Amino acid sequence: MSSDDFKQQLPDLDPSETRDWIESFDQLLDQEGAERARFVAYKLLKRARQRQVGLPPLTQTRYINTISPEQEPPFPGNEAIERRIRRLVRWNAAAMVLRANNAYPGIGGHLSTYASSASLYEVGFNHFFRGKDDGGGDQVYYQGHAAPGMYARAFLEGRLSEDQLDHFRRETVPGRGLSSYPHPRLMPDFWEFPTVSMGIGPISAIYQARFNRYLAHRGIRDTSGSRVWAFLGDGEMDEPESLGALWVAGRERLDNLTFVVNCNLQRLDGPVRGNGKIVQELEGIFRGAGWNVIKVIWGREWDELLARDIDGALVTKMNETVDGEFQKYSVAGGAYIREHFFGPDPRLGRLVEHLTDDDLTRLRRGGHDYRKLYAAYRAATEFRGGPTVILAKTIKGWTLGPGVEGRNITHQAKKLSEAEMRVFRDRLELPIPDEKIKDAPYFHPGPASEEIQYLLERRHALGGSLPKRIVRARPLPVPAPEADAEFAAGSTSPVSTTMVFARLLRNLMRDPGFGRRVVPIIPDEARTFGMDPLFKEVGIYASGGQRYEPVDSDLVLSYREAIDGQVLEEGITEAGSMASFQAAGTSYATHGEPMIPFYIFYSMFGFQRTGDQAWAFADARGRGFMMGATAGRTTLNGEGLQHEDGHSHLLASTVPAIRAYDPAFAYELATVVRDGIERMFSRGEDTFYYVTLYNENHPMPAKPDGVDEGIVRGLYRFVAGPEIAGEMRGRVRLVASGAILQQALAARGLLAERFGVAAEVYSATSWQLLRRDALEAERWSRLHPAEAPRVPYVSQVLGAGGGPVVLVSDWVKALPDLLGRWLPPGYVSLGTEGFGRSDTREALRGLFEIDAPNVAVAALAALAREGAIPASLVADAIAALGIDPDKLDPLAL
Ligand SMILES: Cc1ncc(C[n+]2csc(CCOP(=O)(O)OP(=O)(O)O)c2C)c(N)n1
Ligand SMILES: [Mg+2]
Repeated sequence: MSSDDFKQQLPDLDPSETRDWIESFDQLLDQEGAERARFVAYKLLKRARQRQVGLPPLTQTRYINTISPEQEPPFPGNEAIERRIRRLVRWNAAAMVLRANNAYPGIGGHLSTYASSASLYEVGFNHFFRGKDDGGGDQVYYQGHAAPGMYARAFLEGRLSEDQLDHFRRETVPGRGLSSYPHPRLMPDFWEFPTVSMGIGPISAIYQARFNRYLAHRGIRDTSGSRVWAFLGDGEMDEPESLGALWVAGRERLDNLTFVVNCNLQRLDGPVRGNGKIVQELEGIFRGAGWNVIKVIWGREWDELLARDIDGALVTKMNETVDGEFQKYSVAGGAYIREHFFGPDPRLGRLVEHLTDDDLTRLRRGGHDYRKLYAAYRAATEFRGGPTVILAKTIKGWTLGPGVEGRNITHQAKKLSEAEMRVFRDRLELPIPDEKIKDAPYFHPGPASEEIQYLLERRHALGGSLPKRIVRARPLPVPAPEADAEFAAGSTSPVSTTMVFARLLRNLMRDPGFGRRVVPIIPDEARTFGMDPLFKEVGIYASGGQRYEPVDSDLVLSYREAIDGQVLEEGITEAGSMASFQAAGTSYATHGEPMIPFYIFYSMFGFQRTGDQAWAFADARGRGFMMGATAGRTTLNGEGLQHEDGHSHLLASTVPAIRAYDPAFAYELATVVRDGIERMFSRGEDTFYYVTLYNENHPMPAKPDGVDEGIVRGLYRFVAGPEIAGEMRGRVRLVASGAILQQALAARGLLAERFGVAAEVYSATSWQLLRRDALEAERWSRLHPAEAPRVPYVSQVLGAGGGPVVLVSDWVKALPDLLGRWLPPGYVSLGTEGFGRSDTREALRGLFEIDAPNVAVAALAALAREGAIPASLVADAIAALGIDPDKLDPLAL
């Protein structure tokens, strides 16, 4: 409740005035009936809302336009020309899909999404969306399936050629094809934000708008000239990500954000809410989350009918008709509409007596009425104090003809018959001759035509063409050596890589060069990771500052919120954090301001929970660091099955843009982070990092000489085999990563002291990069058979000779197995397949067979298989080390 709401509870200052109002209302009700009383009450409430009196909103209003005709501003453009432009875009968008499917049946594409939303986009392009030619500009999230419309417009602008349109969905030749949907990875000069995985667009847009504010509040960039627009499907609103962050926009009062939901009442299979009303449902949800809601339901043809609806019968019918029925009206024809919509109530019948059946089919929906849309967009951009959603009712497949329009099959329609094409052409009034129709030719009126001149002039006035992605290179200086020099020295006192990271991050944030560009993103786990000192030092971002005295204000490290706070403390939302990560990680392009996000989270809740957003981040060419803390199936021990992560590295390895590291020591971590900063922010590579952090304390060794390259490439020898006192029985190589490297080191000791085996220990900082390198080498060699084959890095380091190889980590065996075919035969991998569970680290490592005794036994077994030692020695070792050979297999449930 706001303070305004409380005021209503105050004593009445003028009871007689209040009584007057109530008596007038009673009179109205008694004399003119409930219908009229309701009408006036609604009008008053609406007025109060418009005047921003601060009444709590009705969650749902009547099923009519929010903006009444008398409130509509005059339309500033040339309506006739803009109509012709819309027709040109519509035609070419359809032609592109039709031609693609004629030439390559099954290549796919969508006709009906854009057909229903053409006006929604065109009013934006001609009057609202600000381009980025002078920097800044708006951020527009286009609905993925409407992409053909954006290409068609770019074609009219002369930005895309016919040849490019003819390569819609033919992308194997770089630079030639057009992506199916918005994919900046594939069209880096065109698309900015991936949207087609439904739900990711809306949540990204919300956090984008918030991040724009963050940049401004922190004095990094004035973003007041940028508005975020998100074009969404009504079916898409079912995704939890679509609705789950609405409250963020409401709470943060993001009046730099506009959602436009294309309510064509249909999704892929059929109606979105056949038995209900999606517009009404969404209105309630958005209003409840603090949004300004503008419904654009009816086109101007209804204004006159509504004006004559003095007894409210029409509005009642509108309120009561379910979406399934409205869909039926969109295909059934005028007679049906007259009988079923206007027919049952004679008052309604009389209302449309003067209209023919054809007229009834031409009663447009609001989302196809340009003037209504203009009024809504204008109101949205002028509204202050909160985000706005425009709920625009449309018909799916509009103008594509009776076979497609409003039908349940419409989403997947990719073809039109010649006859349907002719009808479509006639409806768009385009001068395309009959004999050419079957080829679905593109139609361009020529650059000098009035339409193209107008369109270009409008875009010029608004700051340049869109969609467009611009990267203005701005390399950052690398961090000063002081930021991470201390980690090369090592430490004898036991610390964890998480603690090291917390310190490294603080050092980086203090770096004068780019410290202010670091964006720590934390979903409510800063204390777990030892990062709470940041709260006091750099503050938590809070757009309204801190309006209370924190409970711990007497402590040195208190909870400090500030309008220029640097930490994005997201609360418990990994999806929201990923959306922030994307906004920050693409800021170098979106705003020409490189920002360095470090998103620190429970590693189990990263790729597993929000993997699709990681994929979108990669698509968006995001740059930054995902820090998977509390990593390792056994290193995070007490939390059990749903917390203990032994597989995120495997999931991360599937994202092509990621460089995934599992460092064991402070100096490795520092080297990886420095390499990442250089690679992404100095050299401008569109890659990002996944780095896992552990919470097990152990001494950190000093950095040996000459290991940088190995750390970055993914493997180096950490320590040579020891001298063996007494009989030397063999040599092995132990390869380990992360916290489990400690177990490999302990196994090295066991093997030397008790079994006469000399073990070298290697640190595998990146299993994933070793595989990538090996794949590249293998592929090159396959395609260049006459030349000397390239030897993968992993095979160079772990070549033949030197003894069997045992690989071990806190991750599933599948991870080191990624390297299998480039390793010496007989290698053994140990890992953590199976469900985690709660116990001590020692017990868990015994269970998963990755502790020092199990590593030692694996090494001995490998030697025995090579015939270097007798099998009986292995059996003796198993007994001597207390391993039960018939123990539970953690993979067995
Ligand atoms: C996460 C996700 N699930 C499923 C799909 C497949 N899909 C593509 S479009 C579509 C229906 C879209 O309906 P709506 O959001 O109403 O958009 P419209 O085309 O009607 O404007 C579906 C299910 C997807 N793209 N993303
Ligand atoms: Mg829809």
